[in-house]
Amino acid sequence: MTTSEQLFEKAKTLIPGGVNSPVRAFRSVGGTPLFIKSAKGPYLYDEDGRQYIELINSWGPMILGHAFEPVEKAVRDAIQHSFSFGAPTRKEVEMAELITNMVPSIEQVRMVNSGTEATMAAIRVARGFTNRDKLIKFEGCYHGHGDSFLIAAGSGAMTMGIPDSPGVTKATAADTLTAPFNDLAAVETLLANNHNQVAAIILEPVVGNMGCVLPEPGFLEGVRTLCDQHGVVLIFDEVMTGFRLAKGGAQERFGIKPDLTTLGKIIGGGMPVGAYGGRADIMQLVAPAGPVYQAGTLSGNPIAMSAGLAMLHHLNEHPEVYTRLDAIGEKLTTGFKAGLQKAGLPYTINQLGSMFTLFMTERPVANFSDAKSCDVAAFGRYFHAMLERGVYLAPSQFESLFTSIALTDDLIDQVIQANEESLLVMMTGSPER
Ligand code: HOZ
Repeated sequence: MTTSEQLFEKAKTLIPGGVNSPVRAFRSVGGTPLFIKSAKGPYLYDEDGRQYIELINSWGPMILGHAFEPVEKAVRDAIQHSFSFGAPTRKEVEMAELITNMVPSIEQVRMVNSGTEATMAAIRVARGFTNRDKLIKFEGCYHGHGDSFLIAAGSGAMTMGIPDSPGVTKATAADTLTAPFNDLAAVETLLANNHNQVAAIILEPVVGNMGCVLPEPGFLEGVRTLCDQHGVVLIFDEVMTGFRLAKGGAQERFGIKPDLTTLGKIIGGGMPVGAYGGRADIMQLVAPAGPVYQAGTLSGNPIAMSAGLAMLHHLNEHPEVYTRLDAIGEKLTTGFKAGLQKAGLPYTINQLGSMFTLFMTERPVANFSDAKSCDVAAFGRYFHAMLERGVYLAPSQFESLFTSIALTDDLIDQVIQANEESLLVMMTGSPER
């Protein structure tokens, strides 16, 4: 038995499903999750001493690679001054200033502890602002595990086959309306049928949680226009895309200004952080400036702020990071496409910058039902073949992959080679695990 196997056996007796977040359990790909001991640059190391090239990067935040020196140093410096005060700090002001400079649609921002907290608070303030109850979300988009979002949810909920979670009250579910991603006509119909009742439309401008799905030309613009016409607050969930697709996130890349933006793990450089922010007239409703309540002892935690500030300062001062991230994404997916062609597989690859997914389906993937047409058993075989070759992918077909700038051209070539071999193994139908 490997050390990971031993740890997993014990974990299952102590933690539901043996993990603290469902996708990690490897349920949809089979086998035993790897228990990770450490990571540096482009590599992960498991408890059995094996090294893997990283294509998850903590689901996004490790844009600069693991344990990036300036971030590590900032954390080391910060811990000498204690770990939490539950009182305001200079670093929170610096963080707010940096975020509002890098993402111009954010005029005011409130720090929280995770993307889930950020989205929950963002819809509350949107409801407070509009005096309306309903919310439109898109099938397959995932906005954390707040009750309102566990309707047609992506990510782990989609992977586990539970997009509509038990435990969400009928009343909450009734306030959440859903539309297929990229379907503007469906949004228009929902708005017409729920006249003056919709507080907010929330979406991932580039979806990472049903695999990587891109907005079709005109879709984001159309949603923006509909929100303006109907007095609806537009919320971009940039937990995965913020500071990754561009300095100013997907909204900079597509030139669309949302009313509110939610941010997550990336702004903590991997530490547990989230934030929501946007138009000052909306954010001024948040307590104590206004009556919409939201609070937290660990919000703006000094260690998390220090890590996040070090990473965001680096991104702000080094625009070449984004050129490199785009080049890495292009090179990898060009190599993956060549591998598919060689294997005679007409599968689909979606990519934007450093986010991409190889979907095991012949269909173009533009929404939840396209993504669901994937051959998940084939993905499981492919996943394990890649792992055998030292490449660590997201253990689900329905997640985006994320690269870091630590991925050198040599490593990219290794990943491309592993992909080619793994596609062949996948086709033989025998899992290597
Ligand atoms: N739901 C997360 C990605 N979309 C996975 C979180 C984790 O397992 O860490």
